[in-house]
Amino acid sequence: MPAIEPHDYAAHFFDITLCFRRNAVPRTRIDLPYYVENLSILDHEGNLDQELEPEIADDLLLRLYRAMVKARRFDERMLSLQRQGRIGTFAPIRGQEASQLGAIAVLRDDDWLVPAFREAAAEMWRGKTIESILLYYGGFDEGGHVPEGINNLPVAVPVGSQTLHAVGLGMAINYRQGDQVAMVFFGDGATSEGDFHEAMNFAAVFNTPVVFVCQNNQWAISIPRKNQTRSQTLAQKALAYGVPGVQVDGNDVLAVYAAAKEAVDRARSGGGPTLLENVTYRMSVHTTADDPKRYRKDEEVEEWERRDPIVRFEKYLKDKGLLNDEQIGHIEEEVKAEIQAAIDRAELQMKELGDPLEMFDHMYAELPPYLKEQREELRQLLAAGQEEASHG
Ligand SMILES: Cc1ncc(C[n+]2csc(CCOP(=O)(O)OP(=O)(O)O)c2C)c(N)n1
Ligand SMILES: [Mg+2]
Repeated sequence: MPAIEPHDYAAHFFDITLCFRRNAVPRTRIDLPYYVENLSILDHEGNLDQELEPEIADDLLLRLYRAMVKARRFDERMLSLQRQGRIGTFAPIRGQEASQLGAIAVLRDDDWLVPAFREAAAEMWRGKTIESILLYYGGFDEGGHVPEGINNLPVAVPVGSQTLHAVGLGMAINYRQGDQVAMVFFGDGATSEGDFHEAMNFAAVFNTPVVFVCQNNQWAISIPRKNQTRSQTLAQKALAYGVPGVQVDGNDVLAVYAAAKEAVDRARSGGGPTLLENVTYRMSVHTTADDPKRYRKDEEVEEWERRDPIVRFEKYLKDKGLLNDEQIGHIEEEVKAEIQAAIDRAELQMKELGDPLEMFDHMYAELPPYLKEQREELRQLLAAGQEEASHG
């Protein structure tokens, strides 16, 4: 073997390294057989794609319509009650009625609803009363109570945390060899939380019967969807976990129902989790403590108002001969009366309930000194107020 001149060393070793890398660490492509489906059945004006029309019984279609109208009117009343100081902060549903109700309507009563904080429409569908929602937003513990026999988890405010709770429920269902499904709701913002990714991974690895419903309403308070992620869709995040991901027109109640039905059926028959991305829009404020005019344009809101889920569904039902203007008027009257009666009952309860001092009772076994002081200060203030009131 000829001697290597010192000045050739570098070239020689470079050749060997390249050779080694070419053979032992090839640069090949792993083709992933993945894609994200996008589903819409009613177009923006409410015209139907007949081939895709799901089979939904007429009475369920009308129940869905009524629930969407009730959610809309309830929302409007909640905003005005908050502005009058009769309840505290509230997170409106407006625009997301189809996204919530189309999905939840697929569940059986013994399945589980795991809400975030904007799912009052889904909660009402599942038996939560309007009074208890009013109590919750009025600041009364009693409103957070889920009645025995109703499989709803309470409202979850820490963004994304509830996705893990749903997977826990799914694991428990598997452990008990049940056939229920847990459906969890969360927003576009929640997909940036670690909790969401841990939940997706666990859900897949343990093959849990969980349907993840991401309501992509385009905003996480003032953060727009485009600043939330560089991903083209939110549905595709499922693919990394080996889970099907479907993007759905979230303002089309038929599409949401059809996609949720497929996901729930798969979960119930042992096929594991699914991620649905319901593309929708938060037409109202983030909460009653927010002013969206500071970060988004009216034109954007107007554009989405033209895709109003209730208007589109109404057209479909009229075209189908299931609904006319007279019936709509009747439903509006009924819903208004139902909401008013619930407000009256809740406000009566609020007067009877809730010694404000109770808020100090549930946090600690032994109150720390600074809270004892605050409790005493509040007690004196309340006593002085009562004294004043009794003297007219
Ligand atoms: C862990 C956590 N971080 C921050 C907040 C404050 N916060 C409340 S709602 C919200 C935005 C949530 O956006 P998204 O998930 O899209 O749900 P949306 O409100 O649009 O329904 C934030 C940041 C919180 N509640 N929890
Ligand atoms: Mg959002």
